[in-house]
Amino acid sequence: MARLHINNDWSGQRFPSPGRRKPLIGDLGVADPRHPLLSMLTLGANLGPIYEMQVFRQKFVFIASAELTAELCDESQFCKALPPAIEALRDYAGDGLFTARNDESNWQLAHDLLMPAFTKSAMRSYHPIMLQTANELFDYWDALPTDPAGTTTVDVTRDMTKLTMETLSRTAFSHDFGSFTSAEQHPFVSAMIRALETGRRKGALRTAPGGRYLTALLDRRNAQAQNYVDDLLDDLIAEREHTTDQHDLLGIMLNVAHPETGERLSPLNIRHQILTFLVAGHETTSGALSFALYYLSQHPECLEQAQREADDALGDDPTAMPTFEQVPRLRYIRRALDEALRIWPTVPAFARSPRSTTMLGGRYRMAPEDWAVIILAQVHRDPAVWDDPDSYDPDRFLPENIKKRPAHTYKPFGNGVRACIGRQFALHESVLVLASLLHRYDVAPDPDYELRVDERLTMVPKDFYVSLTPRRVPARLSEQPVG
Ligand code: MNH
Repeated sequence: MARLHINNDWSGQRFPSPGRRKPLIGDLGVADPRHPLLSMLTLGANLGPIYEMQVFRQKFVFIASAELTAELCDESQFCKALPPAIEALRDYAGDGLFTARNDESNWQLAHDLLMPAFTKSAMRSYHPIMLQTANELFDYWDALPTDPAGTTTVDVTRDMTKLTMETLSRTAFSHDFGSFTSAEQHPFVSAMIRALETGRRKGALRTAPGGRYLTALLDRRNAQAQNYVDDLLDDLIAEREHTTDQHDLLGIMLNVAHPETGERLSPLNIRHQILTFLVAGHETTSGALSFALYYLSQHPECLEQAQREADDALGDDPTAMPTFEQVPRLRYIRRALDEALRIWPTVPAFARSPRSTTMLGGRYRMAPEDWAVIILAQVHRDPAVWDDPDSYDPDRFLPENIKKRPAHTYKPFGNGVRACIGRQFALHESVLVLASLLHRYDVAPDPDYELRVDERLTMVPKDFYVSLTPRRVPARLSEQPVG
């Protein structure tokens, strides 16, 4: 009898797997389907550097060690892979940058056209928009009710998501979502999360018995959210139909031809890219900011050092904001952010395949159709590389300490040509926002809060609040005689 066909079979090799495997449904009962990647952190905890799970006819292979990750990040031998959850997103994001296959021509075209908009120097034009948007967030906070001491409590993840959503839409599409005029999240955010979660579930169901019926059911339930997202994308493009003078991302996509080939992006591909940027560009950064603020609020000595750095750079006026040139000099704040992304990489995983059949780790036969999912939170806590890996210590990212670690052991932005195009954007925005925030407010944690992590499209802290107290202009400044 022919062996049942298994997707991602790895030549029939078996790796350790959590729990006892049941016939037919495989390991489905083991992982929490609403938190597939978070559950890997507990399920995969003692399974070694490589482990597997099987759900129906789909096998997933996971990587937990820094050593195997470093090997998979060798671009000459390995490349990005699209596991089912990412493949399913292609229903929405098609051949947009994130979900494109390596050999799809629109990937190279969009990459070449858009790269110039993501260089370090390109950040100069986004800087004032980032400042303006952060200021609107601060104004929104300042207008909230306070206790007699002037302290107010804010929902960090919700408000950081508003901020990053607004920054992204203003810089990329010159579109204002009005995020700070309502307490609620913009309906686009929930519609989009809903549409994309449907995609993820569909990905998991495709190999199930009756899978086609189940995915059609999910599509029907999701139709309203999907239509809403589609209409919004149409509006974004329609707003711009007759303008050629705006040089944001959308302007480049609508008006610029490839310098060598003269090719342009198609209208459908532009829709895919807009959705891609809206999704990839905001929750990821919002989570990074929220985790950084969480760890700073829990580590008074780190918070003090970060605040001192902001004060030294920005001076006596608590409402002062950093200049473009100051942002990369805020080294401690950057380290605080890097360390938060180590413990909680907000994009929790990425997948790799070999370019030709090879022996991974010298031991595991891996063919081009096989792929492995790198579980970043496990890799970033591999005790072979990180001392006391669960503790928060920004100084791990001092240059001399980075030099001591092997290459490719810290990968929050992915790897190689398919690494994050928005890395500079995310880092510039995050450092700028953290510095301005810490300069403007004293931050106090809720002493009873224990970190809970929500797995949405990305990882974010759940129900995380801090208390903010506006800092005053120091007396010596306000008492200075004028003139
Ligand atoms: Mn981003 C790819 C993490 C911010 C746009 N991003 C990736 C990958 C990771 C990642 C990891 C690689 C995934 C893979 O190999 O399958 N991104 C992040 C993190 C942050 C982030 C942790 C914030 C912190 N990303 C941003 C921002 C933007 C953006 C901001 C846009 C403004 N990211 C992308 C795009 C890709 C990507 C586009 C796909 C790039 C490509 O394949 O060409």
